[in-house]
Amino acid sequence: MPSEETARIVAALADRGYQADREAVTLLARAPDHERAVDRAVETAPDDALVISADQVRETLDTPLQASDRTPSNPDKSPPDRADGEPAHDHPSVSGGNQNDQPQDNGANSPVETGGSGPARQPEGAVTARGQEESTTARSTALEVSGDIQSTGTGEYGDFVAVFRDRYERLSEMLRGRVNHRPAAAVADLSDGSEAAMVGMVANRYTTASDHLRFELEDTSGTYPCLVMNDRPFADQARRIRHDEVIAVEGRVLKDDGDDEGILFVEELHVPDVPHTHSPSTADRPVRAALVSDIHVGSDEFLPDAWGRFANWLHSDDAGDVEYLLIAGDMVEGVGVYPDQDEELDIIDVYDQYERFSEHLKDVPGDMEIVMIPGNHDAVRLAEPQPAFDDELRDIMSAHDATVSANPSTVTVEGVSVLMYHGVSLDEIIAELPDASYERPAAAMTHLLEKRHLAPQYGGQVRIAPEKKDHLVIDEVPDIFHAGHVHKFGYTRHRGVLTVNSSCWQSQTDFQASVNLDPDVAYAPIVDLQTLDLRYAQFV
Ligand code: D5M
Ligand code: FE
Ligand code: ZN
Repeated sequence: MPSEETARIVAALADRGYQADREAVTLLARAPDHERAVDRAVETAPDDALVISADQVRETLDTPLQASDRTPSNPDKSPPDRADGEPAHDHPSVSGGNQNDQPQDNGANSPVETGGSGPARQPEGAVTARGQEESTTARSTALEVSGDIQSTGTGEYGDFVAVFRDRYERLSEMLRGRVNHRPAAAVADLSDGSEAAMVGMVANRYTTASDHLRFELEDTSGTYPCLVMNDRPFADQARRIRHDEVIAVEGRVLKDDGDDEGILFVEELHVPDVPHTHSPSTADRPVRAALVSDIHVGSDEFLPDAWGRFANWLHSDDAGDVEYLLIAGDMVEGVGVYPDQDEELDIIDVYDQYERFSEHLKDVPGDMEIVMIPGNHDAVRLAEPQPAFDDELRDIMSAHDATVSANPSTVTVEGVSVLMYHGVSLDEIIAELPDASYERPAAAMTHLLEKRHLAPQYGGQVRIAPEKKDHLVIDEVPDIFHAGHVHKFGYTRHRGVLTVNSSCWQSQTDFQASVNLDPDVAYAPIVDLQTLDLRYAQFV
């Protein structure tokens, strides 16, 4: 089936306000007179239907129209497998396991071809979305979301204290078993030359004139100064440590005279990081997930054609096992996000932007499970954690019955846990850490895993909401870490965690041009949940 046909059918249905599942589109495409078949499907759709189902199309095709249909469908027969001569993946791809953070094949810019003429595969077994509200449909639970927040913060100083205390407690818990630590106050009482270990939060960090790193470690008993000499094997790692991180150190106390508080010369450094023993979980059936972000509908630079090609590919046989679509924030361009942003708006009302976004969501097969979290352009409070879209926005986007959740959230898809975070802190990581750059966005993400915190530094660009709990601590090591925001495509593996930054669907803005940020556009990274291999295609 040529891809334009699928596209025309999807567009025709969307024009009339309907989505269709993949099999329905395939059936319509095989009808001799598509237009008529679409008309009939729409005419006979129940009034409250949002999605045209394959069964319903079959019903309309079972009427006299089907007499001339050369390839009548048979609902009782399972659709043929892919092994019908079609290349399984004819789109440009790279396999996973590669440590290189960069797209491997820069020629990978041709759109994925739509598959052959066989019917699109039906999803194997039903899936359900379980967000903060229980789904009302009785489907199985292949998708679970956790991390959605009910804001408890009052915005008062006490809540900032609470969020920091919680951060300290949870991160120090990860480190306590690794060193034989003492409280800061007890270290201060040790004599010159004593060995000591501590767990604490970094404060007053600076680089000395001779390029050594000096900081204080704070715990509940007090603070104690530490020094990492620049010739230490872990000096590079030490340079990546910033204020408010929780680390553990081991070393020797140096005191010039007995009254002096002294300083700890660090001989070993421990950051929370992902344990070496981490072994990611995988799905027990062949099923894939597409990871995207930063769609920016409403911007002059939004790329509707690229999105259309991607959605069209999702309808093809090739994408029959791509059952999940995860969107990591910036659905729309928003209004008033950055100075002068209004000069580049195509749609000036943010609700109209969500209406249009919702139309583009309808291009996606109706039988895919979608999970969306907000980003800094979305109409949700900016301070992180950002709560899920409110009821008004959900209503606008209800056509696709997507699961909406907070930024950040952990989504478990077919047993594979995916930490979804929009990624605003990446700007800061890239600006501050010597070895981080926009060219290697996934490597920048691994620094967040190392620190086990999504916005390690307080008081920077990321606004952190005062809450009773620190929702930005990476408590559980995910199997996949998915972010966006920096509009760059890259992926890597950090101690078994597949780390993906998913580019964007917006071409370069004036601001980005002014700072030479050259976005990677319209990449769709596709993860095989059974193997955690990653393939991608670019839909420009
Ligand atoms: O931001 C996309 C990327 O571009 C992200 O790295 C921030 C940067 N960006 C874009 N516009 C601005 C302005 N006006 N100031 C500072 N940084 C900017 P996104 O927020 O997803 O559009
Ligand atoms: Fe963005
Ligand atoms: Zn963003």
